[in-house]
Amino acid sequence: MAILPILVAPHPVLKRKAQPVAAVTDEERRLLDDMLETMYDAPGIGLAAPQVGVSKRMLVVDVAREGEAPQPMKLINPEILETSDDLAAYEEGCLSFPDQFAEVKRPAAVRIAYLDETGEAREIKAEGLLATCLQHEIDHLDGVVFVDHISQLKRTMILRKLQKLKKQGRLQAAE
Ligand code: GNR
Ligand code: NI
Repeated sequence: MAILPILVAPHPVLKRKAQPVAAVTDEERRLLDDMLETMYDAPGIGLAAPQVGVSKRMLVVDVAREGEAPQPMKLINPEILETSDDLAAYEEGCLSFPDQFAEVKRPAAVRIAYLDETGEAREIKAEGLLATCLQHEIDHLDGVVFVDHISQLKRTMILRKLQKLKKQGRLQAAE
């Protein structure tokens, strides 16, 4: 297993639509394990493959609280089948936008189809933080980041702060 460098915005791979996984092989399983290790190390509650520079439709999440048993999830080629009409607001952060946070409203509940690490088709229903996190990760697979959901003013402020941090060399992530 390995801890991978996490890309910090702005980065072209974070804006790209990721490619579907054609076959789930040991290579995909190894990447998912490395992504989980990278996510726990960060620490974060989710990570999408484009954030580690791999433009493939794969993500990991674990929204278990500290002290609870870990609940690692690995999703390949996830698709949102259904969203609730009611929305939920969460203060979101992103490992590709270190130390930046903003409130985002998204559907409160989702139903998602995906392949598990053995290539088997599965479905999950999620609500609460898990629903928000899964939508945040699936956005990454489409080149969409959380600041794309907030006002232009707030987005500009966050991007400026990141540029400043990068210039000062205060970001330990890749590039
Ligand atoms: O660690 C993360 N926390 C988080 C908090 C609220 C909503 C979404 C997230 S995902 C984020 C990790 C990340 O950047 N995933 O892409
Ligand atoms: Ni993110």
